[in-house]
Amino acid sequence: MAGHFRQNYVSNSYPDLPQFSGFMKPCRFEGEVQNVEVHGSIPPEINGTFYRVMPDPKFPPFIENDAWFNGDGCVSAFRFHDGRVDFQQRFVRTEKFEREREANRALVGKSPCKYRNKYTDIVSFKTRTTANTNIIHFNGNLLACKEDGLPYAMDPDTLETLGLWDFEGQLESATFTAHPKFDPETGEMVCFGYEAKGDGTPDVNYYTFDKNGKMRENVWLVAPVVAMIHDFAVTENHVCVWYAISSETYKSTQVIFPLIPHTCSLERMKAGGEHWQWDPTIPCYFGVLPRHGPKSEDVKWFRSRNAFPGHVANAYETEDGQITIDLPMSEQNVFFWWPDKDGNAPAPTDLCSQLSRFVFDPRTDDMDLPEPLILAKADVEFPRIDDRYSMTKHRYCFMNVMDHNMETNFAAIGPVMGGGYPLYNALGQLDLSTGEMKKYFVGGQSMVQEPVFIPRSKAANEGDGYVMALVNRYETMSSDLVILDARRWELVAEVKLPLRLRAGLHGNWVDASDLAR
Ligand code: V55
Ligand code: FE
Repeated sequence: MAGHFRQNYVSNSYPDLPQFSGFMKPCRFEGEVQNVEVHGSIPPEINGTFYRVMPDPKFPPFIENDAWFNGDGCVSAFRFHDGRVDFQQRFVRTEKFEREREANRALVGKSPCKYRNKYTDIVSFKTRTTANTNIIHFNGNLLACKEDGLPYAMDPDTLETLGLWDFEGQLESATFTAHPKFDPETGEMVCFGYEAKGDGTPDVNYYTFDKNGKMRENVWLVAPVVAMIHDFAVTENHVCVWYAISSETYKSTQVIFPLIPHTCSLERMKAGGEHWQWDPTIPCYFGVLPRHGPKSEDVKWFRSRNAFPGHVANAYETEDGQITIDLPMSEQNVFFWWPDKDGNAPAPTDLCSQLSRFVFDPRTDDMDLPEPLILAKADVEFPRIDDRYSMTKHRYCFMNVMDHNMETNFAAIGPVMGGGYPLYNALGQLDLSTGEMKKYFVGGQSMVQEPVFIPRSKAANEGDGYVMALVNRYETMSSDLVILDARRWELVAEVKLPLRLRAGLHGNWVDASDLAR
């Protein structure tokens, strides 16, 4: 009765906030569009599927000023064959999704509900992950992932959800990163989970699967702080992890009583506080571990100046054993909606992430990393490479660029700032052998999402192929998938969806030969 009574008073509208308005209005759509309209022509060698995932809150959230990326995972597939493309989109059938569908309303959260804090929920879940961050193809399945839980497996052909995936019982960790790495030589998937023994635990689990899904490495580490580890890097011989945001006040480089911070953190969450709090006083740690056969005590926690590390482009080792890692770094807290303990956060318009290169020797006992080299003087994120060069030296990097010299009509795009979602007006191609950045401006009333690179053929040289990215068209409030020839850096085709797709996080190209089971 009470639930029924309350429902009459719950308004079914999204908050009047930038992250739920305009182009960011939740799409809430599932379906198919066969043979999507195309301008230009799709090169026939583009044969396979582009999968991407976006957070799309199926119901209006209870979280006041909810983060833009706290929506239900919704997977889009663009299937290319013979110069044509078919589109399909389905939500991941997470436990949260299914139970909220049943209830016909949001269940995560009561006011004031907090992100990634189960203690502020009105019901209890076995898992509350939204599977909204990345969609990867591994061993015949798609895995829809978010770093706070296990992935959900999906059928690549139908986007049907198969269920929560623990790798056939092999996984010990409570979490799976949204950014596993693939060894292009062996097909091995290199992974980790953090808060791997549950919320607030400093435990990090490093694990790998061979291409047939058999677990190989499986090592437990204890980190010096309990903090967000969103992405990581893998070289031929090493694995590196780093921290974005501290969730904890506990600090120690010698972990003696790891359960203390665990309790501390849970207390803050139980008191209805935030999972994440920016800590401007701690370094940005880079944990480095031998990739093959490590022991727990082999991890080294290198330190860099306090900063916000973004997504890794790639990492590799040079012959003298030095590690190179390329990633965008921001001086300030990119997740400004989770401020420091005093409530301080940067103005979103002041944020700038520059593609940076750390070069260091993993054998040294000096834990202070040298200052990184700035690879491009530009505000960038979502760097990608030709994945065949993952873990080895790469020459090209493709990314999203916000170029304030281009004629973007921000007034038409508004309300732009304050939502925290990615806003980039160009695709960039950086040639690291020359330092030259080529840009493709997506138009004065458009924003572009993360690119993927597609080699022209299996034997093509590095960077010879196509770059594909979704473009948000504000004039039509619809989405186009643009395809550039990477060599000429010119548009070859535009796939014109008859609908709007909200900002997504990550996606991947899967060649038809890899999709065939
Ligand atoms: C990110 C996204 C997440 C998350 C943590 O983009 C970090 C970074 C979509 O979820 O949980
Ligand atoms: Fe990410």
